[in-house]
Amino acid sequence: MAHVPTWELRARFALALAATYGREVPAYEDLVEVSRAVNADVAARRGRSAERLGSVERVTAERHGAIRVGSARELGQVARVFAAFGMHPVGFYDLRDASRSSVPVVSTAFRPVDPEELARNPFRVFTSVLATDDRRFFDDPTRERLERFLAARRLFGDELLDLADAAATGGGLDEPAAGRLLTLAAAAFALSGEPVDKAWYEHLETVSSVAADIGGVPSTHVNHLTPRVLDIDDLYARMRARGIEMIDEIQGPPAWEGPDVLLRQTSFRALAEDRVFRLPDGRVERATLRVRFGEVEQRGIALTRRGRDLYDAMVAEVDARRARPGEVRTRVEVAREVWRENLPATERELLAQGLGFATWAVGDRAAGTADADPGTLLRTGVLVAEPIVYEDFLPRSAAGIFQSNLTDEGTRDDARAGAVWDAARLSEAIGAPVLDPFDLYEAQQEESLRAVRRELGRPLAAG
Ligand code: OOG
Ligand code: NI
Repeated sequence: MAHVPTWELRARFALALAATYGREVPAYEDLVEVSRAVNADVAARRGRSAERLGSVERVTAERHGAIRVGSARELGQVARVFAAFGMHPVGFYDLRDASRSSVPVVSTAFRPVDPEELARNPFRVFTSVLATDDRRFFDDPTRERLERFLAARRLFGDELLDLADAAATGGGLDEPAAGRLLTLAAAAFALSGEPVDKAWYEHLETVSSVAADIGGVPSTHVNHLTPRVLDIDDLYARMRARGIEMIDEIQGPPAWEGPDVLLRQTSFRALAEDRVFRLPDGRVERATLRVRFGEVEQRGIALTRRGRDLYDAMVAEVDARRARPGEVRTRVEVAREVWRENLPATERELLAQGLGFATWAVGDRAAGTADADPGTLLRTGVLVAEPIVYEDFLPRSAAGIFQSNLTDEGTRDDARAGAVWDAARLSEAIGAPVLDPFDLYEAQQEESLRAVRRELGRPLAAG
């Protein structure tokens, strides 16, 4: 019997979700088509340099999904499903405070962590859980009813969870069990046709449409599936030219002539979808909901802790400049100015200054003395460095993506005490540690530097 290894299960899982989601949200297929065209054009225009942050094949096949669950129990179960596909929780994102409006969730991303696994298939899923215990959003009666509702539903059946555990333990699964796992896993994230309790849904909507989307319906579903492009500005323009209404701007770093860092994302509102509602008198009616959307992203270089501190300071500086009286420029225009003033204009300088992560190798030994720190050796050409692509998310962009797609602001009472959620509490709910993305990039970089030291036969000076 054919054994299907973890990476292949993951690749097939991504395809199965795309097939389901594409049937449900036809605009997704348009987005994928435009993304492919953009990537092919960039590859033709820029050749090998287009592949600096991933091969065109990887980038064109690359997707991230987003799902939302209601409780620690559901999060623990979905983590077992993702573990079957070699996807582990990385990063803690608190979107409650990153948003002005009511987004009562905390999140992590399930993704491969090994560079080799990422190269084979980097599928990742941004996963949010509702903070039902946060009194700024939920009063006691709502919280009690919400928790009862969530405790009574079952998102993932025993057969799925057992197969998932077997796949995680066995590093894959034999056919036909592998096929069965994929069918059940994709079905668990399909939109359900089961009627939605209208009064309950609408009550939750007064708190937050995100809360209604999670706790007002009997199952979970893929909220969006995001392709990766090599030129998001081009993608944005082409989608607009097709008459698709995009959100006002591209989130994250601005377009500029220097190196791309971290993550740029943009989205469009999906069309209203038909759903079935049950009314208080028991009758059933059809109505529409707009909760899902299309999103696209461009990935840049992973920043070191120091690089990230600089990034956060630049973002704060953009806010400060925009708050000045008489300032009329857009966020992106101001950001470009701040980027030019603060960020090295070349990839090599970004890496040499230790702001971005890279894998290092020996370049031209004769190019200079070998007695220096890696940054100096990179500048002289003794060492070369390949940037490491950012595999994670940005809380502010994520909050912006949530917000730009809300039907209304919802309500929150900041006078009440919020609930404490952190990576440790999320790890406990998941039953596995939420990994720190910086540690993962650093381990990869360190391994390459160890090899460089071995090859040069001596330690490198401190950077
Ligand atoms: C997740 C929103 C965040 C991203 O790419 O930052 C996100 C959601 O809407 O459930 O997907
Ligand atoms: Ni997303």
